[in-house]
Amino acid sequence: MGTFSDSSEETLLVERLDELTMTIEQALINLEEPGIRSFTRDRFSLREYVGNTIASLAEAIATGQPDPYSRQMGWMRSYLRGLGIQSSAAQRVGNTIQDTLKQSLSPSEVKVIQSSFTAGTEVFSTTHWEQSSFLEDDAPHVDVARDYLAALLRARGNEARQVVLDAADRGLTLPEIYLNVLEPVQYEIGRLWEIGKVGVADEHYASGITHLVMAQLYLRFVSLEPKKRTVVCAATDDQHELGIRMVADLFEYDGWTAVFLGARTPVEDVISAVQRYEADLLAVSATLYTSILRIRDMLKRLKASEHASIPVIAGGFIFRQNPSILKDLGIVGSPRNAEEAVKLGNQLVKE
Ligand code: B12
Repeated sequence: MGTFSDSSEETLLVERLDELTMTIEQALINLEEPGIRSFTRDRFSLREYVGNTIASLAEAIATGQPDPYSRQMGWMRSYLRGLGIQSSAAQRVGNTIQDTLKQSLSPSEVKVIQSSFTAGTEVFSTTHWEQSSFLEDDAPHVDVARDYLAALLRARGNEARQVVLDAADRGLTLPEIYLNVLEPVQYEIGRLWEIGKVGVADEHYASGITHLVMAQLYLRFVSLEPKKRTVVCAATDDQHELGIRMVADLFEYDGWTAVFLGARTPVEDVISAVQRYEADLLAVSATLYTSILRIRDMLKRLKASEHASIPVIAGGFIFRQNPSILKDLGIVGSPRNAEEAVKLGNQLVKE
């Protein structure tokens, strides 16, 4: 991937990309492709989609890897397919975005993002790849997970809660329930949404019940004599909270105090929470590629504060997809799941 010798040039390019958002939107609306009208006529979604695509390019520039952009293209291909839009039409959407940018940027700017474009185009030439189910036959406690999912998809919240509470009565531990039941079911719902098999309402309903189940389990399992402290939060503007909530709960299950700030906490407030709650560790979650720049900014400001020495761990869906995405940023580690997060926390902070 091409890079700039000067970071102000990088900032300028990212600003230029932002300015081009409306031009791209218009180019997509003008596309003479009846197949994609279901996508372009919903202006709010189109704006969000173009914004996310531009953000993914900015992430690619910041990290020096084409991966954020090519994954965004892969996601788009799969999402459009869920709307009944063929891959060839989806490819035209991708090409239109790239052509519009090429026409509007200078050759040296295009050079920096060319490898992202190449990787993004390759997504369309591979035979269709679809994420397989997260509830494979050999997954631990898959029967419980399947029963839970089935009840959620029938909007039987009480039944779903009972499935999990019965499993707890049979001796499943909190980490087992979180990592083998709730996490894969949430992923599966995301997969079904991406391929158009369930709608946003199904996802919102399921996530609401999962929150409730977690709160019920928390009261049952969590220890009351905490010793070490961690502040946990999602990257600002990343609204995915369930994963970091699991991280918080499993820290508490292990005897820590976890100060859960959730999503949308401004960076300055995260830093002052670290001070106010005398945290020994900061754990940050990121689900979307657009969160990488936010975490980068948070770490920069943290390093410039009086809490520069606090260890920071990061995790979440994007790190599972690409563990190398945040290298060189001063993060001590990005464990794969909430249980591993606690293990690393215990190695980093001794009593
Ligand atoms: C529920 C959900 C939402 C809910 C979140 C509600 C809530 N209160 O949390 C809402 C509706 C807000 C939402 C919105 C969006 N979502 Co969403 N969402 C999901 C879904 C279905 C489940 C997320 C979840 O609960 N996962 C379960 C938890 C337990 O898993 P986890 O977060 O990975 O956490 C585990 C580990 O990663 C780790 N971990 C997590 N944090 C940390 C931190 C540390 C320090 C460590 C060490 C470890 C760690 O521990 C956890 C337990 O092991 C996912 C599907 C998926 N694959 O995740 C899509 C998904 C993440 N969403 C997606 C999208 C596209 C969006 C939207 C852009 C959609 C839109 N157009 O509006 C918006 C973005 C809004 C925003 N600005 O954040 C895509 C992302 C694609 C991508 N890679 O970019 C996904 C993957 C769906 C899909 N398959 O397409 N979403």
